[in-house]
Formats: sequence, C-alpha cells, structure tokens
Amino acid sequence: MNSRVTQLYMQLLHEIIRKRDNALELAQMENKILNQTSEMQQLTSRYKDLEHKYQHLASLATNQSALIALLEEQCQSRPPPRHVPVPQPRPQPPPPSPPLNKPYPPPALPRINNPISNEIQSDQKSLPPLLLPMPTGTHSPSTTDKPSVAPGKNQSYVPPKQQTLSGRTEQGRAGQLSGLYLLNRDIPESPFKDCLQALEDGHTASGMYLVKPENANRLMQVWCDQRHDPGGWTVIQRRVDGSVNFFRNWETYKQGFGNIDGEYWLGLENIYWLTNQGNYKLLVTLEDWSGRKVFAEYASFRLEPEADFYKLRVGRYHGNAGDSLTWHNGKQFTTLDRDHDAYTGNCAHYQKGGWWYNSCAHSNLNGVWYRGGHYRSRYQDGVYWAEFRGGAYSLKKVVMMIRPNPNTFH
Ligand SMILES: [Ca+2]
Repeated sequence: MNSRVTQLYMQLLHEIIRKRDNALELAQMENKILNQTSEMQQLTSRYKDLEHKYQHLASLATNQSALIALLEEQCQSRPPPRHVPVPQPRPQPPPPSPPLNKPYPPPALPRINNPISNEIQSDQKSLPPLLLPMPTGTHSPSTTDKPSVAPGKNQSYVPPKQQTLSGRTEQGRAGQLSGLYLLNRDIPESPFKDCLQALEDGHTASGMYLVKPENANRLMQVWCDQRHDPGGWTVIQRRVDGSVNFFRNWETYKQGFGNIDGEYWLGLENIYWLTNQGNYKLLVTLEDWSGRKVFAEYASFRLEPEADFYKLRVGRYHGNAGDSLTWHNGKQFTTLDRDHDAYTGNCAHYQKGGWWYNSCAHSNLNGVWYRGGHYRSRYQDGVYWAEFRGGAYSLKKVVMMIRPNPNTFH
C-alpha cells in the first residue's frame, strides 16, 4: 500500500514539474514575441526617419533643379559675350546609325531617352525660383597669358595648410583656389611641353609642374603622374573625394577649375593646346567602391578648337573597363549654359556636369560624386562609366591623363 502511495506521489510530482516546465517555456516564448515586437517597432520608426530624410533630400534636389532652370533662363536671355566668336554652324555629320559601338542598353538611360522628358523640363521650369547664390565667376587659376614670367615667382609662399579642403561652400572654394595657385615654390621653373618632357628631363617625382605647350601662348600648372607606368602622364581630370563642384558653366570648363593636388579639371583650352602639339593617347583609370580598378585607353585623343566647341576626337579603344567614350567621339562639349548635344534638351542640365554629351551619355566623369557607389537621384547624374558599373553607380576614383603616342594613327 505504502509503495503504491509513493508511486502515485512520484507520478504527481513528475506531472507538476512537467507543467512548470511548460509554463516556463510559454513565458520564454512570450518574452521572445515581446522582444520581436519591440524590434519591429524600432525598425518602423527608423524606416519613418529615413523616409522623412529622403523626402527632405528629394525636396532639396527639386529646389536645385528649379534653380538650374532659372539659371538656364538667365543664361539664355543674356547677350553672347563679345570675346567669343560667333561660330558659323557647321554641317553636322549624320549620327552613326547604328552607333559606332554597340547600341546603348536601354536600362542605363531610362529617363534621358524618354520621349516625355521635355515634360519633365517644363515641369521644372514652373517651379518657384530660388534665391540661392551660384558662382558664375570664371576664375582661371591654371593659366596666364604672360609666358615669359613664371606665375607666382615673386609671390609669397602659402603654407600648405591653407590648401587643405576647408569646406564645401563655393566661397570657400574660390578662396582656396587663389591660395593654392600661389604655391609655386616647388614647381620646376622652366616650362616643359608636357609631363613626358619633364620626366625625360629627370623630373621623376609626381607633382605639380609648369607646362607650356608648343605654339601656345600660355602657361599652365598641371599634375604630372610620373609613377603610373611608364610615367610622363599629364593629368587632365581627377575625381577622388567630391570636394569640388563640377556643375560649372562653359567659361569655367574652358579655363579649368579645382585643386591641382586634388580634384580638378584642367580646362578645355589647356587640353586643346596640349593635345594639338602632337599625337596623344588618353588613359582613363577608374576605381569602384570595392577597390576594383580598371582602365580604358584610347590610342589617340585631341580636341578641336573652341570655334568647334572642343569637339572630341578619340581613337581606338583598349582596356578592361569597357568602352564608354567612343559613343561620344565627334561630339562637341556641352555645359549647363551651352547646349551642343544631340538630345532635344540639355544633357548637362540632367547629368549635372560638362561633357561631350551625345544623347546623352555612356560616361559622365564630370558628374556628381556620390559616396558609396549606387546612388538615388532623379536623373542619371553620378560619376559613371556605363560599360564598367552602369549608369546608376557613381565611381570612387577617376583620373583622365594623356601622354604622347607618336606611333598612332588618328
Ligand atoms: Ca541639346
């Protein structure tokens, strides 16, 4: 009898423990559900924050587009500058049909090729104008018309710290430009025709050099890359950190802008003089945000004079980046205020740069430098090379440089 009672008692005890375990498990499950719910709430609130931020940015972009439209109108209503010869319209060669290279894949330019894009433009023009200041100055830091005098020879040395990027405002940029170009102490004084000549003269260090192309009545400061194999490269464009605004007008693209030891555009006039003193090749080096480096080389590269709006002439492609420039061959340069592209609107307006736009671009190396690669924008305006990472990916580093290539046929 006793043993039966004990057995029943043990059974009961076991039952109680099992039920307690179940209750414990239930409580744990409840906790988990509560945790998950709170996590979801956090995520929802973060998502709302992000949505809010995105709306704010989108409204900023819209405002900027309105400002651009306003500036465009102002530029169009302004009489043409006196010193610019009014070129006779030349008969344009018919656009290659099909284009020289493979047809452009539609996904890369969905908006620009959209026939209703005019609607977008007129829509923008109807937006309220803004009163934000925008520089229209034509600061010409890299050239001088007095070749007999090395610029800055008698000017005071500016401590290097004044060259550092102090801010992203245009005012700061302008001050920085004039500061930077006073720094001539380290620049070899006798001008070379290009960086290769400097290299052959024993200047094997990369850096700022003073260059004077043959037949050109101008001196220019350039960055010579003497390390990139085999050295002797004259850098004409560089993007590395987004510190310089490349959405500039014609005159600024003509003269050049930026910082010789950072981001810069050498200037169409300078590039014209450099590339017309011999046969030059163009090397474009590109780096994405995962550190992948590729290149595109063109066996010849030169620009037509300003009377032909610095029309692009590039030769045979070679490289591992893909060819995103041949489609622009034979195209004139277009900026915000000078539309020479093949598109009904102004490509520079949408792509936020200056380039040899066609209708519009396989490459947009003077576009907006976006951090991180994939960017979200109303237009395809990043620093891109479509055949490498597509038009919706803004590259991290881009350098365009030239070097004599005597064995080239144009
Ligand atoms: Ca156009």
